[in-house]
Amino acid sequence: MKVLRAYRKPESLTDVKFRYCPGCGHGIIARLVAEVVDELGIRERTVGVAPVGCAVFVEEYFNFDMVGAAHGRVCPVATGLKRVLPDHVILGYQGDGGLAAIGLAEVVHAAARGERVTVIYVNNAVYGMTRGQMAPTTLLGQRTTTTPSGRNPRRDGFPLKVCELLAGLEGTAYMARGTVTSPRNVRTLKRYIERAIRTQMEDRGFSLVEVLSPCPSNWHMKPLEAIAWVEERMVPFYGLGEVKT
Ligand SMILES: Cc1ncc(C[n+]2csc(CCOP(=O)(O)OP(=O)(O)O)c2C)c(N)n1
Ligand code: SF4
Repeated sequence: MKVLRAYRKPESLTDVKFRYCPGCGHGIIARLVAEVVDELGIRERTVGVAPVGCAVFVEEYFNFDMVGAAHGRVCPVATGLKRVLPDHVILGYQGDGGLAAIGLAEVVHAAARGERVTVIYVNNAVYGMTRGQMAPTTLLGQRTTTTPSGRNPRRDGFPLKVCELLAGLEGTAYMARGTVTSPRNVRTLKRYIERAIRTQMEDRGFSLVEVLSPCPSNWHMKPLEAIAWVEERMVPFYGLGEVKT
């Protein structure tokens, strides 16, 4: 039977079934990364770096070489891999707890050094796997397990816009922010992922794609409500588009 290309599983995904919660953005993002790796024909020379958090599950899903990093340490591991395997494409995959909190110094220095690696950065505004504590990306007023009355800027500070923070560094070559809330946004996000990986292949510098992504379980919402929350709350605050090209 002929299967339409859109419905075929990318070669860069294994047969392991996704274990994300219903409505989680990670599954769409993982599939997009796999499609881009297939389309660029780089599967045999791609190495992924998996973090800690729900983002770690890509370790089982990506059908290319994977290395695990400690929480927040994706960028140093990616740096080491790129330096010993300069002809390979190195793909980091991290959540916002991992990248913007415990791993913030690591990503800033990798970006400042202009490491030729690409990071897919999944911003779901909470620590997902550990049940929804406040992350650096939590919106003002957002209720989490550690901010039950809402994030208060006086006490908890302001959310971090990672793309804008890193875009000011000379070592960064491509920064973009997309989301998974509609077919159109998914197509745009795929373009960003492809451009980020091409940036690395062209040896131009550090590249990162941030994805505003629903976490219905920790937001205590149904999947459609979570998508609406991304559109109504996250997108107006963070903005979508290419931040640096
Ligand atoms: C050094 C260290 N500190 C803390 C933890 C506990 N921990 C596991 S997952 C996680 C949060 C992950 O959140 P995020 O990076 O946003 O990823 P998500 O689960 O949302 O995909 C934390 C704090 C750990 N495993 N290692
Ligand atoms: S807890 Fe959140 S980030 Fe983790 S799988 Fe469930 S919806 Fe996704």
